Amino acid sequence: MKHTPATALVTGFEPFDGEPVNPSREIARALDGELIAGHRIVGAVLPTGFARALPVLDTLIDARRPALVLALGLAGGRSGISLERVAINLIDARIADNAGEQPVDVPVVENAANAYFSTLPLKAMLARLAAAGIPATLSHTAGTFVCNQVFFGLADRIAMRDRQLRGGFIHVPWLPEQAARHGDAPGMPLATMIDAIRLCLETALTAHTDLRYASGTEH
Ligand code: PCA
Repeated sequence: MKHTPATALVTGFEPFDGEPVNPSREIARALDGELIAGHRIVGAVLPTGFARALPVLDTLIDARRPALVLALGLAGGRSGISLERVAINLIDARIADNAGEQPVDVPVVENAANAYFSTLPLKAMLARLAAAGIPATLSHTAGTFVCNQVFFGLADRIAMRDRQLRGGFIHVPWLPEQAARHGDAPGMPLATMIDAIRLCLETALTAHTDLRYASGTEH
């Protein structure tokens, strides 16, 4: 029988909020088909909409049976790569999604936990990014929009019915041209973001226990 490599799923999001581009989508597209740490990468794009994002993700996981899911999204205004530690069971949309929906103060999953932690070795990933000189931090909020919804839905699936799956979420900053348009911090070139996510995948696919060192914040 022909051996097929294990799979890792990397998702990005469609552009939203009037932006012409979403770097998370470009990263997922760029990594699609690569072989990283013995895993074939499947890159896919999720709709930036509360009604469709999680069903699309679930269908992808059911079809491809990945060992690991790394979901990516854009967090405009942040200065580096944000390794998200916490998903919360709350949607509070400040802006409308791409379908015009703007739910406020509703849970992602009824009668589920209030929050989950990422099951990826975030501190090992952070150390790898630091060693490569790529600006990155641990983040303790993925917001209350579609990215947090997808992160929470993924974490709930892992906790409730897919325990051998590992998964987490990373926010990436503006591209340089987006940052310039918003009069914001410098942004990050796409090539750097792709390198960063490749390093994170390599680390997550090889390290099953995390490092232990302080990276919290006081506020
Ligand atoms: N960022 C948004 C949704 C899609 C994306 O790329 C968020 O942070 O929720």
